[in-house]
Amino acid sequence: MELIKEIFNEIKKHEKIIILRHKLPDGDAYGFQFGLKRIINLNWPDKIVKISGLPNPRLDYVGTEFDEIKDSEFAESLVIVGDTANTARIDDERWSLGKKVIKIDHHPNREPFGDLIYVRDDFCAASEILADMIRSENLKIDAEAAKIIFHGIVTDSGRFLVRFPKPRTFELAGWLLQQGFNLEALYHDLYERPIEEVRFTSYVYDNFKTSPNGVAHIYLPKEKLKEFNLSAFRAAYDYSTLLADIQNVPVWVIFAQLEDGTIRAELRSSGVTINHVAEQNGGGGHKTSCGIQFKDLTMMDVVIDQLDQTLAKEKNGN
Ligand SMILES: [Mn+2]
Repeated sequence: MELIKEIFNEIKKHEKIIILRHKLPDGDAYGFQFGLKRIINLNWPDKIVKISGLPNPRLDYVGTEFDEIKDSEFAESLVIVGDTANTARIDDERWSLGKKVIKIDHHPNREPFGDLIYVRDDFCAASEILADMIRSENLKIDAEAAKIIFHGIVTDSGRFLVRFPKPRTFELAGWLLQQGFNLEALYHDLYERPIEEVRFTSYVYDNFKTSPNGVAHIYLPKEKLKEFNLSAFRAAYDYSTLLADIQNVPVWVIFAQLEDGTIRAELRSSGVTINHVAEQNGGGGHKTSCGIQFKDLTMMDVVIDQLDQTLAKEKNGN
């Protein structure tokens, strides 16, 4: 595809490249950032590739080394932003200082930014887009790069369960696996969890509530999260699947309170479109998987109510 060639041409043309991704990085953000860095290093070893953003210690097994980047370096660099739908979420506000900026993403392209934009919302993960780009251009890849990118796909697709993986997704995953990384070891890193988190699971199951039309929801204040030694982000985001697959509960939300009192809401559905509720309240995301952040506790009822109304309309066939 032309656009893919154009992106790699830009990479070839630039001596310095900076790779960025969204705040509060997940497996996919890491997969894109560390994966692309390694691929560029393998294929064009004389290029200087840097990555920045706040680390997520939970993902230390994927990569730990981030670079200190001076402001002046941006002006000389090609900046590639992956897995990030809008500029406010980019985890380095200096992105716009880049000599040239490329956006590569799989979220709906609500806020197009950059000089080159490659958005494919039919892909499960930005890491899947990356795998496809590498394979279609026949680039060099090794087991470590394959592992990092595979991890991005497997986490963002909820272990190939959500966001509708395509035959292509499995093909790419198979191709990555062929590169020879140890899948068993990777899954061990991915699945092993502290005992507090097992207790947390039990707490969520015991305490969630449901609205009349089937919105499951739970609020986790910061004191509660401390008991389980969990960050708000991890509780709301990584554990969003806890309330999935409940009969007659097509929509679910986890509200988790950050240290500063802000509430992080992660909204999920098994099919009904819900991202309008996130957008109406200052958030955003995918049709069936989106998030909001707000300070006002009463907003929780507003969000639950709007989601409940969405389900009511759905039932009445509107
Ligand atoms: Mn993603």
